[in-house]
Amino acid sequence: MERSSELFERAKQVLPGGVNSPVRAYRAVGMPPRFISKADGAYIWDVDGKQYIDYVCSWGPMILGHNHPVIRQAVQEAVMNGLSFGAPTQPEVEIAELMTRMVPNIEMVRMVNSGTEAVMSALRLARGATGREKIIKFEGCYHGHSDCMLVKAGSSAMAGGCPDSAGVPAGTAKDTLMAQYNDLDSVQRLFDENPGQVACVIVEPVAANMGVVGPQPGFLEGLRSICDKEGALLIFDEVITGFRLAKGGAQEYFGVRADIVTFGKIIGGGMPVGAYAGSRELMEHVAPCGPVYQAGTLAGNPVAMAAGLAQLRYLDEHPEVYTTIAAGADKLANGMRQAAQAAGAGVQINQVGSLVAPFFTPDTVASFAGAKRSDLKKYAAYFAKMLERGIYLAPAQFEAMFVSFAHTEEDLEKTIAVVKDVFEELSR
Ligand code: KE4
Repeated sequence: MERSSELFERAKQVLPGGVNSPVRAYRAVGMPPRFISKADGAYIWDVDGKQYIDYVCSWGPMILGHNHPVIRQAVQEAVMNGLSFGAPTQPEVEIAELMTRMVPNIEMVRMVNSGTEAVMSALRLARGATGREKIIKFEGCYHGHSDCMLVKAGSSAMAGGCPDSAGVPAGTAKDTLMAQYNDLDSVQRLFDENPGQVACVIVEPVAANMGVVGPQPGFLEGLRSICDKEGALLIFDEVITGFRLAKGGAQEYFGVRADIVTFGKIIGGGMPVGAYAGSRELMEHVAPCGPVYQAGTLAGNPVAMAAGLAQLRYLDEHPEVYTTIAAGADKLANGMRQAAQAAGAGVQINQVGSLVAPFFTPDTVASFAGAKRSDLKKYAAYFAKMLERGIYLAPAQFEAMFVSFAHTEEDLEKTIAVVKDVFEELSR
């Protein structure tokens, strides 16, 4: 038996489903997961020694590729001074200063340990600052696993068929209102039905947890004007798009300003980090300045800050990263489209910046309803064939492919060639 399979059998005895995060169990693709032993650049290796070109990139953090020397060195130096103090440190100040300089429209940042915690805290801030209790999210968007966000969530919640998690009290879920991504009328209707009660609208500026679905022209601008009119706050959940679409994330890329921005993934450089940020006036509602409480033992952990700071400094000093990863994704997406056409495969390839996602449907995918029309069995077959041929993709349809600064032209060309073979096989 392969070592992955052996490890999976052991893992299932002591970890629910054998994993620490559901999507990793490969249930949406109906096969046992590969256990990964190491990663470097654009590549990962499983415990059986097989090498893959990696398009999961740890679900987004590894924008520079794995094991980047600058980040590795920063972490190695930081650990020599100790792992955690539970006290203020200089790196926390430096990363917050850098973030407020790189990202428009934010004056203050609070560090936490995950994107989930960032969103949970941002929602509490919005409710605390407005005195209102209801929140609007979009069906199929995923914002981590805090109770009020596990209502018609995307990502592996949806792939696993449980977008409304057990254990979320009805009293909590009732305050989470559901709109449709790219449908401004569905948002305005909720405000009309709940006058003066909506604290905020939270949106993934690019929906990257239903596959990849970009905002239609005017959608984000429309959310901004509805929130202004209704006295609600607009939260951009940039856990994926932050520091990926541009230095300034989606606010810069689309030219739309949010009131609160949440971050994760890239700002940790591969270590556990999340953050939420906004104007000084808003952020000073947060304890110890104001009445909105939030705390955390390892928030701003010096080793995690060292990794995040090294990655953000590199991005700040090398703007060519953004043009390179976007061009790489252009090449990949166009190559996949040509392969689909040549095979008559009826596959849509969506792309925004360095985010790419195939949908196994002949119809354009510009909404959650469109994403749900994708043939999940076809995706599972595609995944297995790609994995067999050394291409490591998200083991679920409702995720994204991430192109990193480490993916070479050769890697992309090899990937396109494999996609061509696989699409032809699937079309037979
Ligand atoms: P974390 O708690 O996983 O750090 O962040 C939650 C989160 C919040 N907001 C957005 C837009 C996100 O995409 C995420 C987490 N993304 C998933 C991948 N779709 C993480 C992978 C997983 O759940 O294992």
